[in-house]
Amino acid sequence: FEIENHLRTALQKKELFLCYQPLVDLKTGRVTGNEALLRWNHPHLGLVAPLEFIPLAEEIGVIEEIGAWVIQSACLQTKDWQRKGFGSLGVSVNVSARQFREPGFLQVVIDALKQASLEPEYLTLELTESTMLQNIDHSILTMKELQKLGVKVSIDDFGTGYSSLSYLRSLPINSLKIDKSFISNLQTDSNGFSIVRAIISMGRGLEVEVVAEGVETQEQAELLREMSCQYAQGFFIQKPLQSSDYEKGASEGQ
Ligand code: G
Ligand code: G
Ligand code: MN
Ligand code: NA
Repeated sequence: FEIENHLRTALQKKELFLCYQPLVDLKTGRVTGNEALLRWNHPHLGLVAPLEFIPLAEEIGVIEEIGAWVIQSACLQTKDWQRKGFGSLGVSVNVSARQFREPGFLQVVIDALKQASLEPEYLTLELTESTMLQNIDHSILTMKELQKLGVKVSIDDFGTGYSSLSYLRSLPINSLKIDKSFISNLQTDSNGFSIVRAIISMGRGLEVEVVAEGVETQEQAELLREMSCQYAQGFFIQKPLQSSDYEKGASEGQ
């Protein structure tokens, strides 16, 4: 129970923070936005990975509060960077299934945008296929409401879930992120290559933007660019950084 109790108070104790990882346009090399990635600095355990504590946060019912804080912080940070002249950066925020289904979810998004004075088009919410399919009718309604607000919706970890192509056509999405497992298999066999190429061409057909995640080598980045994949994210481009380090890196790069 120790970790549970710590998690309940982690927000108040300011133990949670966000890292940011850039998304670049493969054609121009420009950073177009960042993915916000949650981290927990536990007083005894040190850094705890989100894969370990987010399921727990869902279970003990603190994900709504934490999730709202993540959206709010990401919007505030992004507006701050825009004001500092880092460009018209967007931000992508991961949303867990329970957070997405919560009745107050839309209001959380509206409040965060308003509080940060961030234009909605700069916010993208990342949902996994399994989150979307848990209650498909409700998901589609909520996604349409988000898009009415001007917020963008992305499918995260694309290819690892079960969305059939017919579902995909009916889902109101703006982008999809090819799961990193496909990117790491890009050069290992011809199937890996064919799968990525098929996802990219499907994205084009559906008129959704395609992001390759987990790009770890220059070869992968070049292959993706040759395949006309628009956007990429990964350690080859930049690892996730805390805000202060992010700003240092950005000003050195200018
Ligand atoms: O950053 P890292 O690779 O450790 O993230 C592991 C997982 O945690 C990924 O699936 C990512 O989507 C998820 N994750 C990171 N930050 C958040 C967050 O703020 N909210 C939710 N729900 N998931 C997150
Ligand atoms: O599930 P989601 O796509 O949100 O997870 C993103 C996670 O992937 C982040 O937590 C980040 O730490 C991790 N990540 C980012 N770039 C790379 C990469 O190039 N390789 C690997 N293996 N993981 C990455
Ligand atoms: Mn993600
Ligand atoms: Na992902």
